[in-house]
Order: sequence, then C-alpha cells, then structure tokens
Amino acid sequence: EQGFQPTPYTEGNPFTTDPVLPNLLKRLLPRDVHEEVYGDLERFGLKVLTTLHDLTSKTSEPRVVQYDQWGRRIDDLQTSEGWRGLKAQMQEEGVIGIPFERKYGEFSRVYGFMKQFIAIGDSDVISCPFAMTDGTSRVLELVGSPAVKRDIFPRLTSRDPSLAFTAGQWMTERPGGSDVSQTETIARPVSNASSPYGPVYRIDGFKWFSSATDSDIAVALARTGPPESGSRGLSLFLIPLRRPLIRPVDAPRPPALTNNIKIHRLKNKFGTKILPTAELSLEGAEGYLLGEVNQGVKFITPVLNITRIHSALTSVGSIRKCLAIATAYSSVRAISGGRQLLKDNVLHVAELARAHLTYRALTHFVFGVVLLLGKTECKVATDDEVLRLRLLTPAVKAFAADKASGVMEECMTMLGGQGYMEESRIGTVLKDAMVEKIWEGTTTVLSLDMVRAAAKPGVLHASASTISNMHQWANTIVSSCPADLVHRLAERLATLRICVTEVISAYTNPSTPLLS
Ligand code: MFK
Ligand code: FAD
Repeated sequence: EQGFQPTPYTEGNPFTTDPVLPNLLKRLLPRDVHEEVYGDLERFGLKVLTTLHDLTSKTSEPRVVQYDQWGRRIDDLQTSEGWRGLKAQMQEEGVIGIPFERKYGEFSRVYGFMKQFIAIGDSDVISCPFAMTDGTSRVLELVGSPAVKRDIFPRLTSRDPSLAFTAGQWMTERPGGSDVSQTETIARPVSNASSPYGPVYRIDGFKWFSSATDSDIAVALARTGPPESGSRGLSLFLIPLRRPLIRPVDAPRPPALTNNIKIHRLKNKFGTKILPTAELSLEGAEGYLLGEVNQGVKFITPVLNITRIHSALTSVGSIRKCLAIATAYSSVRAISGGRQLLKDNVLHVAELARAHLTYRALTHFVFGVVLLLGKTECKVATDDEVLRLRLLTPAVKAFAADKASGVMEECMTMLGGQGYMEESRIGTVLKDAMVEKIWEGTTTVLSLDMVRAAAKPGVLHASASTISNMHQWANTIVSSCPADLVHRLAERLATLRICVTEVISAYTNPSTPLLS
C-alpha cells in the first residue's frame, strides 16, 4: 500500500473535450441547425460518461437455452441487462428516429451519426444492430407495402423502447459470404396465403452468421430462381423472428425465436463477444417478398451501403475512444524522474499528434460521406454527389477499417503496461473494431466494389472533384490543428494528404498494385 500511487486519468465529455467534433459540426451544419443540436449532443456526451458507462459494465456474453425442463426445443436467447439497457438508451436517444424523422432535412444524418459516434467505445457493439436497423428502415421506406409502412417502419424508427423493433440482415451462407451467388436457402411461394406485408413465401436454409439474433425482424436473401442463375436468382424477404410480430402494447416480447427458426448455436468469436451472433436454421419460416422477385441483391444494396457507413463510423469512433484515453493519460503520467508530464514531452506529443492526425482525417472523411448520404436521401444531392457517395462508401469503410487498428495499438502503447490491462478497455475496443475489416464486405471485396462503381459513366469525373475535395478536407484538418503541431508535423501532414489522395486513385484505378 505504501510507495508511489499512480494518479487515475479522467476522460472528458466525448463530444466537447477534443475540438474536432464541435469544429466539424460547425463546418457541416447551417447555423440554426447547429444551435439546436449542439446542446443535445453535449448532454448526450455526459450521458455516455455516466449511464452508458454503467450499462457497459453490466453487459455479459449472451447464451441460448436450447431446451426447457421437459426437453422441448425453445431456443431462448438470453442477453444481459446491460445490453438491453444500451439498446433502450439508443432508441430513446433517437439514433434511428433522427435520420428518418428528418427534422433537419439532409443534415439529420450528420446529427444522428454524430450521436452514435460519441457513444462508440462506451456501448459495446450496440452500433451493429442499429446499423442493420437503419439500413432495413431505408429499404422498407423505399419498397415496403403500405401495411409494412404502417406497422413495421414506425417501430424500427421509434424512440419508445417498449414499442421499438430492431432488424438483422441475413446474407452470408457457408458456400460464401462475399459471393452470394451460391446461396442455398430456398424460398417457395405459398399460393393459398396472403399477407398485407407482401407475397408470402416459406423459407428453408441455413444462415451462417446472424448478428442481430435478438431482433424482431430480418431482411434475408433466399433463392427463388434456379441455382444456375447465381445471384440473379435471389430475392429479398422480410422475415419475422418472433410472432405475433405486432402485439398489444402490454404483451411481453416472446423471448424465444418462433416462425420455424432455430438457433443452431452461438458463434465463438475473437471479439464482439457481447453481440449475439448465431447460426440459424430456417425450417419453413414465413417471409414476405420485398421488391421484385429475383432482384434481391439490388434491393438489399441500401442496407449494404448504410451499414458500410456505420462500419466506417465505428472504426473511427473506436480510434476516438482509445485516443481520448491516451490523451487523458498524458496529463497524469509523469516521466523523467517525475519532473515532466507525458503531455509536455516532445517525443510523446509527436506520437499523440500522429494518431490525432489520422483520427481527424478519418473523422472529416466519414462525416463528409454522411452528409452526402443525407443529401441523397433527401433528394437534394447533385448528380455528381450521388455518384461520389456510391464511390466513397466502400472507400471510407475499407480505408477506416484498415487504418483503425494500427492507431489503436499506438494508443495502447502510449499507456505503457496500463494500456494492455483489460480495465483500460483499449484491448476490447480494438478486438471489437478488427471485425470492421471483414463484415459488410472485406477490404478486397470493397475495392472490387469501387471498381464496379467506377465503371459507371460519370463516376470517374465525380471522383476527380472528390480528390480535390479530399485536399480541402486535408486543409480543414490542418486548420483545426493547434499551430505549433502543424509546424512540427508539416512533413507528416503532407504525407497524409498524399495518402488520402492516393487511396482514392488506387481504388478507382484498376491497374494499381492494390488491385493486381
Ligand atoms: C458496426 C457497424 C457495422 C454493422 C455491421 C452489421 C453486422 C454485420 C452484417 C454483415 O456482415 S451482413 C453481410 C454483408 N455481406 C456483404 O457485404 C457481402 C459482400 N459482397 C458484396 O458486396 C458483393 O459485391 C455482392 C454480394 C453485392 C455481389 O453481388 P453480385 O450479385 O454477385 O454482384 P453484381 O452482379 O455485380 O451486382 C448486382 C447489382 O447490384 C449490380 O447492379 P446492376 O444489376 O444494375 O448492374 C451492381 O451494380 C449492384 N450493386 C452491387 N453492390 C452495390 C450495388 N449497387 C449499389 N451499391 C452497392 N454496394
Ligand atoms: P469469404 O467470402 O470466403 O472470404 C475469404 C477471403 O477471400 C477474404 O479475404 C476475402 O477478401 C477473399 N475474397 C473473397 N472474394 C474474393 C474475390 N472475388 N477476389 C479476391 N478475394 C476474394 N453476415 C450476415 O449476413 N449477417 C450478419 O449478421 C453477420 N454478422 C457477422 C458477425 C461477425 C462477427 C462476423 C465475423 C461476420 C458476420 N457476417 C454476417 C458475415 C460476414 O459478412 C462475412 O464473413 C463476410 O462477408 C466474408 O464472407 P466469408 O466469411 O464467407 O469469407
């Protein structure tokens, strides 16, 4: 008990402590919108430090009780109190409500994503089910039947946790996740059944990864055409996980899966351990066709593109969390015989600054894409902006995932041995964020997607202005850095600009080594 006692560090409000987010918001939002949302984000930042922190300490790994006392198959999925609490908090805070209420038009996306951003790192991987709920809401908004829009869409976007739904996305099967053309799940039309939600199908198959297994509905690909039609024989279905889907307000949510869906097992994962990712067996599940038959890949692309932006957000938000810890630690840890704090040491500050620069570049990059999404959804984007969104979505997802783990490792190192301790949570955040390189398309698959997007007429022209925009973003980053840092890091900033530009040209030019 005697001897030197280390001083614990204190993390500040994740929204206001580092000026990068307030500055970014001021740049992106009109003054009146900025005034309205700033206070809410500041308040929520404090809630992240208190309520969300507490809930995260109460999460634990999910479990499945497969049989009841009488040997009957029940597949009761049990999640922790902390996980359920986090879900309810995010619903109440409107992370899905804000972008679909569109109170601030195209800027609602920036506001909603900013709210999610500041919670990353203090909310386990709760961004995963909400990413898929977001994408699914968009699909239902675009192609849902009037009854879907009346009964289901308002629940996905609801701020009332007792009513709100979440959604999952089932694409991946054992023959291939990147390539869905080998999908084995089969959907057969039920001729004597009708539903206001769409044409009724019976669905049989095995879904290899289902992350939002505690959700109410899923959007899933299943085969409606012959196997030789590959991905052009797949259709998109809305599948309830628990029936009846629409219950009276006071009726409890059934804990176990119904609708002829069985949980084969929960996955034994490297990270994202709090998230209930399962293998599912569909044995005559009832589903409703969304969009047109055999056009499933096309109709699920809004889910892919929206979740990819969430993925980029999560990569960068994970850096933010680790960097906030490393920065806070630099104010309490003394070195050199106790005479100097880390924050006053040139070598240490250079390391911190390098991490901050990558963080800032990525933050501006991802929110630039978020604004393009808002503009496109609100139909105020120019043609070039629509094309740019298509191109930058896979770019930002792949680029952010690629950069994030290296920066987080540096943050861990900046705490010395304390960074390696589980209590710092840097290890958990890093492990969780490493999946961003895999799910929603691996980096290679996304570079192929960029080539596909770049092949469309006009996209390369739009990307030329993107490169010039990237320079503008880099300049904004420079101007938001403290002057002494800019001076000290001039060389690194130049490298950063080149790197940001290069990634875009690498992704858009099929002859570059990245793609060869
Ligand atoms: C924490 C935040 C993140 C939350 C994560 C949630 C948990 C994780 C959930 C998952 O991981 S879900 C599974 C995600 N799976 C993938 O992302 C699959 C990756 N593979 C691809 O993306 C492939 O590129 C794809 C399956 C889409 C290829 O399908 P196809 O049918 O072989 O491709 P094809 O024939 O080139 O494209 C079909 C059409 O779709 C074309 O349009 P046209 O018919 O008009 O020519 C394409 O241009 C179009 N398309 C493909 N990708 C598109 C797209 N359109 C817009 N956006 C895209 N991204
Ligand atoms: P493969 O497609 O077999 O890829 C293996 C390797 O081959 C990769 O390196 C890939 O880049 C490379 N590769 C593939 N195609 C090409 C090509 N054409 N050219 C060059 N290289 C190529 N899926 C869902 O549908 N719903 C979920 O909820 C879900 N949750 C997940 C949760 C977790 C924790 C994880 C890890 C995955 C989840 N997935 C989910 C699955 C995920 O989307 C897939 O793992 C991913 O799309 C890759 O598919 P795969 O695993 O079949 O790998």
